[in-house]
Amino acid sequence: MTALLLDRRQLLLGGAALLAIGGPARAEASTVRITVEKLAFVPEEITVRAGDTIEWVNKDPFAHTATVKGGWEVAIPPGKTGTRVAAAGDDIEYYCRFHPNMKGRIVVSA
Ligand SMILES: [Cu+2]
Repeated sequence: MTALLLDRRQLLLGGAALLAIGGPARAEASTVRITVEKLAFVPEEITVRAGDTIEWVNKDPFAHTATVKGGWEVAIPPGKTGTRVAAAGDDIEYYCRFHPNMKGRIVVSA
């Protein structure tokens, strides 16, 4: 009888742990991917959380950058990727240094 009670308790605890993993609170940072193709950032706007990795995948045969005026810059070589870990202050617009018409926006959600 005592053993049965213990088993039930363990089941409940196990269920709570599963809920914690699948629940709305995200335990791990994720990677948000932007395709850079035909002189455009796709999608143009992304939403991330601080700590997420932003990854630009360059499918063009020439170099691009993700550049913030007066701020940071990520090089995105042809056929390669550039990454940045999103910071709380990254709620911002960026452009490409070589093709200033290329624009993107990062929204940082709480
Ligand atoms: Cu460019």
